[in-house]
Formats: sequence, C-alpha cells, structure tokens
Amino acid sequence: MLQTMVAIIVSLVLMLSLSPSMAVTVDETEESSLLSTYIVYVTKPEGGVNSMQSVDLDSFYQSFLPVSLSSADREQRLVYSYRNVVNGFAAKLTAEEAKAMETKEGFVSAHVQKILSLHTTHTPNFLGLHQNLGFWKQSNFGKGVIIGVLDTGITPGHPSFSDAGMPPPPAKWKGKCEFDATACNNKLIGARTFQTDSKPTSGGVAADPPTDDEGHGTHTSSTAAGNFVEGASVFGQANGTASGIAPLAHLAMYKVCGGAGCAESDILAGMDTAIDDGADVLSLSLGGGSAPFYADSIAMGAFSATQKGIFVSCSAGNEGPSYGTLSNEAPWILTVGASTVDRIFLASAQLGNGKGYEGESIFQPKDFPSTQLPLVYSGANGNESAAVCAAGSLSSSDVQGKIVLCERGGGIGRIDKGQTVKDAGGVAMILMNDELNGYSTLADPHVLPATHVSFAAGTSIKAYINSTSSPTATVVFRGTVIGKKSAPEVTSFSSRGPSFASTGILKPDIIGPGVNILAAWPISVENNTNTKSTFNVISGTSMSCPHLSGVAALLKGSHPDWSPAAIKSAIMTSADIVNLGGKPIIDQNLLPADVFAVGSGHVNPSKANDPGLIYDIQSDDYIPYLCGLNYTDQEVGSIVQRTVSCSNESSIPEAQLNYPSFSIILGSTPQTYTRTVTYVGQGNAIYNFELVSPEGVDVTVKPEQIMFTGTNQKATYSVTFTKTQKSSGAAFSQGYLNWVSGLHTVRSPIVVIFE
Ligand SMILES: *[C@@H]1O[C@H](CO)[C@@H](O)[C@H](O)[C@H]1NC(C)=O
Ligand SMILES: *[C@@H]1O[C@H](CO)[C@@H](O)[C@H](O)[C@H]1NC(C)=O
Ligand SMILES: *[C@@H]1O[C@H](CO)[C@@H](O)[C@H](O)[C@H]1NC(C)=O
Ligand SMILES: *[C@@H]1O[C@H](CO)[C@@H](O)[C@H](O)[C@H]1NC(C)=O
Ligand SMILES: *[C@@H]1O[C@H](CO)[C@@H](O)[C@H](O)[C@H]1NC(C)=O
Ligand SMILES: CC(=O)N[C@H]1CO[C@H](CO)[C@@H](O)[C@@H]1O
Repeated sequence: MLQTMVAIIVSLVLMLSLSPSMAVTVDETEESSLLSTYIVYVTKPEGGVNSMQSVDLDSFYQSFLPVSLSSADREQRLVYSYRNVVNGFAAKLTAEEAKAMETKEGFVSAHVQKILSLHTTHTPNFLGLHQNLGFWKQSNFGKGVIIGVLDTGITPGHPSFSDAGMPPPPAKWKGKCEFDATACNNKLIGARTFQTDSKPTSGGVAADPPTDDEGHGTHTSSTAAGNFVEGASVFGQANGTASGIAPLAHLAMYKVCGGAGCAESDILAGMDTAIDDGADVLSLSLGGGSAPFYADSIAMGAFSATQKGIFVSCSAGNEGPSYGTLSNEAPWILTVGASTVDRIFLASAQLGNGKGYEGESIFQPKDFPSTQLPLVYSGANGNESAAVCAAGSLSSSDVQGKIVLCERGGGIGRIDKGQTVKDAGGVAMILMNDELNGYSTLADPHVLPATHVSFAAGTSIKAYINSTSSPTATVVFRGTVIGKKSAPEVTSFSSRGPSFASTGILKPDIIGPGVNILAAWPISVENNTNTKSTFNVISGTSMSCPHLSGVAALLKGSHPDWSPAAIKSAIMTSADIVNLGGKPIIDQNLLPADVFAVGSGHVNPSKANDPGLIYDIQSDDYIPYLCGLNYTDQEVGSIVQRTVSCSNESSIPEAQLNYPSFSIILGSTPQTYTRTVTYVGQGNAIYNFELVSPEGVDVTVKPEQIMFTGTNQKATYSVTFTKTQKSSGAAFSQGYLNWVSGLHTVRSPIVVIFE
C-alpha cells in the first residue's frame, strides 16, 4: 500500500518532469493521491451514537470534514461511519485537512491507517475431541453459535462449508450475504467485503463479493467451524475426516484483507458490522505488532465486542522466537501462540555414511528412488546468496543430478529455495534450519523431493560433506506418522512475551495447534505429481487462533451465560503444561518452553468445559486498569467509549486486574495483589493452594483455603510477592499457583520480572 503510494508519486514526478503537457490531466490524480485514509476518533455526541439513524450518524461524522467540501464530496470522503467499535470514522483526507480538524470541538485524535498483515482433520482428535463421546458431543459441536472470521474471504461451495446437519441461524442474526443468493447456507450465514483500498467505494460498500483469492480465510474459517469432510488429504498425506473445532457452529466471513494486507479502516468496519450482525465469537488471524491499546484498532474494536458479550480470539504473531514480539496484547483479547501436533510428514535425509536425520515434507513422491545421489552444499563456495539458495544463485554451480543442501533464511521462501535447486538441475533438496529456528521444522508442498531438517542435523550434514571427497545422500519418504510424544512443542515462529503494551499482563494467553494444519483451500494446490486438492497444509499463529475461536464457540454453546472473560479464564486455568509423553512442553531448542512462549499452556477443551473456578472481569473493571497504565482520560475514554475521569476512578496497577495469570515487575518493595474467583462447580467444594514460587521470590497466599457451598459463590484471596536476598541474576523467573479441590486444579502461571 505504502509502496504503491510511493510508486504512484514517483511515476507522477517522472511524468510531470518529462512531459509538462500532461500536467493538466494528471493534476487531479495527483491531488487525490495525496489523500490518505485516516482513522478519526471523536467524542460521542449527546445521547450516543448507538441509537442514531445511519443518516444522522453519517452527518454527525461528516461535520468533522472540511467545510470547503461540497456535501457530495464529504459523502465521498467519509469511508466508514463506525457505530459500535469506536466513536469515530474513517475518511480520506489530506494531511492539511486532518490537521485542520484538530480544532473542531469533539475531535480526539486522527492517524493515517496502518496496514496490518496476516499471521500466516487431525487436530480435533489431538485436542481430545472425539466424534461420539465426551465434551464434543456434549457441547453439541457449537450448534447455534456464530463465529465471525475477519480474513481474506471464503470459498462458498467448498465441502467444509456444506450445511448438512446445520439448523438455520438463530433469530438474532442480522448479517448479509454478498455472494449470489445460493452461495450462503446454514453453515456460511454471512459474507461481506470491506475493501476500501482495493477499489473506489461509495459509502464504504465494496462491489466485490467476499471471494477468497488467497486461501488464508478459507483455511482459518474451516479450522474454526468447518463441517465434517471425509477423505480430506493433501498429496495423499494426512488422509482422514477433516472438520473444524466447532463443526456445527455458523460462520460469517468479513473480508477485510486483500493482496496489500488488511487495512485498519476495513478491520474496524468488519468488527463494527459483526457486532451489529449478532456474532458470538470473533476470530482475527492478523495483526500489526505492539501498540498502546488506544492506538491499536483491533484492541479498540475488541473492547467494544467484549463489552457486548462477544468473545475475541487473535493470533499472537509469527515474529518469534525473540522476546517481546507479540501482536494483539490487550487483556480482553485471547492471544494465541502456536504449537505442533503429534502428526509429522516424515521425510528422512539418509547420508552415505549410514547416518539418518528426520525431517518433514508434505510432498512425498512415491517413485523417488532410495539410491544415494551426489550431495553438495550450495554455499560451499562461500557465496551467501547461494547458501540460502536465492533465485538464480545456483545457475553457475554444478548441481545437475545432485541433492543440494540449502540453508533456511535470507528472506527466501522455503518452497522457492526448492525451485532454485530444480531450475539449476538439482534433483532433491535438504533444507536445513538456521540456528534461531533450531528444531522447529515445517512440512511444505515442495516442488521437488525435499526434506526440512533441524539446525543440528544440518550442521552434522555440513560436517559430513566436508569430511569426504564424494558425499552422497537421499531422501526417504515415510508418509504421515501420528503419535509424536514430544507434541505439543512451541514452534520457533510463535511470537513471545512479554507484552510491551502492558507488561503487567502475561501474554500470550495460550498455545494451540498452528504447525502443519490441514484445512480447506480454495484453489487446487498443484504440484508436480499433478495431484489436485481442495485442502492445504499451512502453518502460523493464523492457524492456531481459529482453533481457539472454535473452542470458545464450544464453550459458549455449553455455557451460554459465561462472559468472554469467564470463557477465557476456563481455557487458561485448565491448560496443559506437559506434552503427550508427560514431560514439560518444549520449545524450538528442545528445552522446556518458558511462560513467555506458552502463557498458561496448551488448550485442553474438555477440561475448559469444567474449570471449577473462574476469574471473571466485567467491562467496567478495565477502567481502573487503563487508568493505571497512565493513559489520559481521553485515551481511556476512547477505548471504553464514555467520558472517564481517571482522578475519579480507583486506578489499579496492571497486575491487579482479575486476570487468570500473574505478571509482576518486582523491585525491593513487596507487592500484594488480590484475585476474586467464582465457583462454577456443583455442591460444596474446598480448594487448597499449591504453589511453586519463582526462584528468587517469596510468595505468600492468604487465605490458605477457600470454601464454597453453592454455585456462583465468590471468594477473594491475596498474593504477596517479595524479592529474596539471593538472586540468580536472571531477568525473570517463573512459577505457578494452583487452587486444588478433589475434582479440579485451577492453575495460574506466575512470572516475576526483576526491576
Ligand atoms: C483415504 O482413506 C480412505 C479410507 O481409508 C481410502 O479409501 C482412500 O483411498 C484414501 N485416500 C488416499 C488419497 O490415500
Ligand atoms: C553470489 O552469487 C550471486 C549469483 O551467482 C552473484 O550475483 C553474487 O555476486 C555472488 N556474491 C558474491 C559475494 O560473490
Ligand atoms: C570444512 O573443513 C575445513 C578444513 O578442515 C574447515 O576450515 C571448515 O571450517 C569446515 N567447514 C565445515 C562447514 O565444517
Ligand atoms: C504510571 O505512573 C506511576 C507514577 O508515575 C508509576 O509508578 C507507574 O509505574 C506508571 N505505570 C505504568 C504502567 O507505566
Ligand atoms: C469527578 O468527580 C467530581 C466530584 O464528585 C464530579 O463533580 C465530576 O463531575 C466528576 N468528573 C467526571 C468526569 O466524572
Ligand atoms: C508449483 C508446481 O511445480 N506446479 C506444477 C504442478 O504440476 C503441474 C503439472 O505437471 C505443473 O504444470 C506445475 O508447474
């Protein structure tokens, strides 16, 4: 988008300087090219915007636009009038016009919209959901719940979006279908496009149907709520019955992303509409990095959604494994990191010295011979672009008929590296990780026989190549293998905490399946075996987010009275912290993953359905929290959409929010926080605490026991954190607090960051 803008300006400058006679005709274009889409926040008019007629809302917002414009022009410039998500609008303005607006009464702030990016079968069973028993059946598969997905569009007619067995949408549903009348059904109950930058708009209504040209939105939608599809596979791998996590939930697509990314004004418009339409859960697999919540449109929109009882699940980002790389950090959002499942698409690199290294590929040719081939390292000549198999970098190397070892990285796509090898006459590729990605490998639809191996394996393979005058290797394809005991593992790309926007809230909240996820795909994925498929395997926190959106829909189905914070608490306090083998969850280095990687742990839907205790939060509880972040009254007011005076509110430190986890920034002064839990079990219950104190910290909990005699009773406890004398010098340390009854363990992770 920015690049396009720069390109337009550059070409205009060229045109103007080279052919002055054209100046007249390009003049208009030049003027409009200086218009940017601004998000403008204003204070609410008397009586609020919610009750206003659309025309009145439009004219109220238009009153902020330059008076010099004709009313027709003002109508044109107003891109979106927001009703629910924020007090504000999106409009096309020049920088001068935006500046001039600042003096208008009721103006709060304005900024040029940012462009956010996407965070790009077997998984229900991996999550303990089985078709004919337990929680899945009990939850009615999310029947009657509506999941709104904000993404790249959807593919109507795909078998995952069949409405077999689906009831009509609930009466409250007000959404629209912008496809041809027959494309929507009882599964896909709504589909709309919000794409201001892809085409001219009149009043913000785009003419394009919300078709998915990319694949991402079809994949995420079917992950959250795809219907059962038998015999789903990709290139013959992962063959089985595919289904979303909430296969009987309804879907509504809000297409807010296009080729250039996802524009803030469109995201806000999608959320605004989804709130009006009657969605129960919103799923956003996109983001734009950390920002204060008043400047983070997803956080702003999500607050309004949450206020209306809508659950919002978002991807954590793919910027890992470095610390502090999260998107979507607001405490009212469920922030979802990505982990592996126990299924691998096994392809082993088998060397001439008899050693073998396990790797992955989704493309598994049946006819690839197991005979040894000459093996070369692409970077053997010391050329860095050859080492990462950049396009054309191997054209002068002799790789004809050979198997080539390429390194990950250099900004070159993993599949593109294979194409480079193929173009240069190579017959196969071993793709080795860089050090940062460690043991996290991915199964890709490679264009030639290939395997992706760890950094450690790659280093050994390099040493082998160096040790002999005629190194050889081959790739042995072993197909789909299920039951990997170290799953779930946190994958390298999953963004890590701490949260910049609010370090006193531990993020991410949860991890879920996000690596090598099979789900619906619009176009046939082609490969050189000529296999066509309407499913694809891709990876990202984009893939883990809709798993959690589906889980939230199941919980909403089984507990219609639970607030978004209650559903979130249930998911977090019941999460698993061990893998299938009963060992601590590990990361890309095969080391125990820390809290900034896993948050509360790996989602366990059946346990989340019966959490014992809930840490609930009401919308108004966020006001003292936001004041405690030292936001101005106006900033807090624009998030919560009402007039707030922080000096009148009881401001609280971030860690005092009734959150189901603890993130404490600790100096020499002891700190005490309280939490209030609500009992959601049956009958009497006694809970005792179980504590693992973070190293270097003394933790005391009062009282030591809490008792309940009936459902929905509340109890408050306090926790005091004191730094002990001996300090290991670590930047942070972690532990956890469990409340344990005969039936439940309610777990809260603790992280203490040392000042
Ligand atoms: C998938 O499994 C089904 C049933 O087991 C079988 O009939 C079908 O041939 C398999 N498809 C592929 C592509 O392996
Ligand atoms: C590496 O190889 C590429 C492609 O052959 C070439 O363009 C580039 O100049 C080389 N770089 C160095 C440092 O030799
Ligand atoms: C290969 O061997 C040479 C000479 O023994 C050594 O300098 C070099 O570091 C080795 N390279 C690798 C990748 O092991
Ligand atoms: C807010 O300001 C107070 C007083 O200056 C300070 O103690 C506190 O740490 C600040 N909070 C945050 C989140 O920055
Ligand atoms: C703050 O409290 C004072 C005294 O109670 C009151 O007069 C004032 O209106 C309040 N301000 C806001 C913005 O609520
Ligand atoms: C990406 C890719 O290599 N696609 C190939 C899939 O197979 C067809 C038919 O053989 C080729 O034409 C494509 O190039």
